[in-house]
Amino acid sequence: MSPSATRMAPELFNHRLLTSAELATFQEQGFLVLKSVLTPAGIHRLVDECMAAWTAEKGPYDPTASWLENALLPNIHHRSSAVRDYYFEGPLVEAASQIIGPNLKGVTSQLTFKMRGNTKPFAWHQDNGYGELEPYNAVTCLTALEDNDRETGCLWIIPGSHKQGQIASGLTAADKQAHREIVIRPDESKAVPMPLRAGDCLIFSCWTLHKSEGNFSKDRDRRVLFFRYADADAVEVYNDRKPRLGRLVRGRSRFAEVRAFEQDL
Ligand SMILES: O=C(O)CCC(=O)C(=O)O
Repeated sequence: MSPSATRMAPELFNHRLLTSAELATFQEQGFLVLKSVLTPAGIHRLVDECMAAWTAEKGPYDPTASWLENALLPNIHHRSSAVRDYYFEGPLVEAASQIIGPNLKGVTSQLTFKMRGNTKPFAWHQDNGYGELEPYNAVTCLTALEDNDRETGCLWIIPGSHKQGQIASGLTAADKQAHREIVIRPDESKAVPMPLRAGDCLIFSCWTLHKSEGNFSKDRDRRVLFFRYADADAVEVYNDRKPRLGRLVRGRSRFAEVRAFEQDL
């Protein structure tokens, strides 16, 4: 065997448990920033694999296209082994389990990009506004694939806003079908920007109000990997309370569909 064949593959992720102080902050503020969840090698692999998937289907910002067309590539774990490992076995699984509990499923993986030229804001909302899951302890995890900041359209958060609970979206089923935006007007004076370094992850509650401004940079994109984790028995309130399908990453589910879904991927 050649020496290079025995060389260990570089670690992609930095595994660690959330401290009790971090868990208390999450409960109080509704969000946490985890630094360097990805290693430099992890950033490199994820960017390479995500961009291969992105460029196969999408390109630079197109002002004539919809938000969905410009910003979103769903089920990215189907197209990248590094994303799959990160989503199902990476440090965010443990963090989400510490917040949600021992029975956990991954319910969304997607690229959420705001490329240079995309100066459209994304208005204040709760992630449970667009896709209401119950129980109300689902978390969103946004991992930065490159440094982002106010100029490139980083997220903004209202600390403590999760304590308001579920806010009625005011959208009908037809509005949702047409991807109409939720309109919420919180006290903007409490909003804080959440710039991230490449490899950092912002975790927040399904009730935390967040938004983003446009990307006004001439030469930088804002590329983010979006995961959502939920209790293994979480149901879709907007869909006759059917169980949300998603791979079990911890523990068990009472729903046969969820247990079967595990074998699907
Ligand atoms: O892409 C953005 O800037 C905002 C995305 C977001 O908040 C969401 O998908 O829930």
